Amino acid sequence: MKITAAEAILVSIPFAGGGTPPWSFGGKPANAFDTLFVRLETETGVVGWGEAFSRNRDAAQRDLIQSRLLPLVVGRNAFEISKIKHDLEFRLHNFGRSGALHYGISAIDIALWDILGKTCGRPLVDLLGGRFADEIEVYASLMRYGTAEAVAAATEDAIQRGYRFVKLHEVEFEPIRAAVAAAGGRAQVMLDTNCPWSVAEALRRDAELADLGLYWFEEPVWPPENYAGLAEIRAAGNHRIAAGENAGSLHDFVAMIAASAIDIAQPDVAKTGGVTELMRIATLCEAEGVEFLPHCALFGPGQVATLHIHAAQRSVPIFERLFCDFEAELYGGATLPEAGFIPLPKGTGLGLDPDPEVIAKYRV
Ligand code: SMN
Ligand code: MG
Repeated sequence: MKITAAEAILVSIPFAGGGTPPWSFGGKPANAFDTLFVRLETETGVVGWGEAFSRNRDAAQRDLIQSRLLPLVVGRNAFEISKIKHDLEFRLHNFGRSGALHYGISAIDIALWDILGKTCGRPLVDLLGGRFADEIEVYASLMRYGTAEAVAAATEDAIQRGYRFVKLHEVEFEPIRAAVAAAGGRAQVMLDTNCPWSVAEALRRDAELADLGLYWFEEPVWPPENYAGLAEIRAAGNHRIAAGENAGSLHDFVAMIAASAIDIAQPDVAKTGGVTELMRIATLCEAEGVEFLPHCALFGPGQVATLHIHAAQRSVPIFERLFCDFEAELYGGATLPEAGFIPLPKGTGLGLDPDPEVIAKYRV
């Protein structure tokens, strides 16, 4: 079935909830998250939706995907998912095995799976082998609040909303300690530091945090591909180490695992090669005895695809959702957690299509 049209669509939706994303991604920290859609349409009128990781109203990334990638997809057979993905990766690998173009390939892969599911009349989870769960437990992935009071208040708010797992994005000891105290054993607390430290500094921090009982310690070392450094922190034995959101492909996880760097693998469907690549990484993790627990800082088709991927795992991982309330919902509220769980969408393909009015209103 031929792909006849392909479009990259960027939207940016403001959110409330306090705190800012801890990363400015090269721009000014803003209380808005972006969804960079890839919309594919087939000759029979089936529309598939994918998502590329994107931040900062990045019109250049949208235009890059539109002009460099999407022309290579129009005219192809939508059912040749692995072949299309491989061709794009192979032809463009000189431009980066991760980054803007690769995120676009991830989006195309997601959209192709959506088309396949819609064409077969089955939800994506069925194409991945079927479901182990009908609803997915969510963890609250907090913003960065900076002060002990604010992070403790956000932790309490998350627990009041029914979350049993809360991830912090703080780097200073006092706010981290305050959040753990605020949780008071009612929720597990994870810490994500986003690669700030040298190995020596990370080892020092790791020891300082050791008795807080953190559920995992995420990306303590700079740069993210310093797997040997990460392995040193892991070898200290104080924490389970999580990483992978900055990986490009299966082989980055092969290397991470070979280096004994991680307990928990966190590929991102909108960065690491889409549904196809995440399922390969899941198999690798199963074989190697590493926990597969995808990263998801997404609110569009990438988020919905990740829900299906989670539901298809025998040990259904907890699901990441950034802790913020949007001005408008792309899916009419269908992806909002209730008492800490999100129901798996029931429709065919991803099971949900984005609201055209929300897209029109927030389009960049
Ligand atoms: C994160 C990364 C990118 C955007 C938002 C959040 C973070 C996470 O590292 O793991 O949630
Ligand atoms: Mg992270």
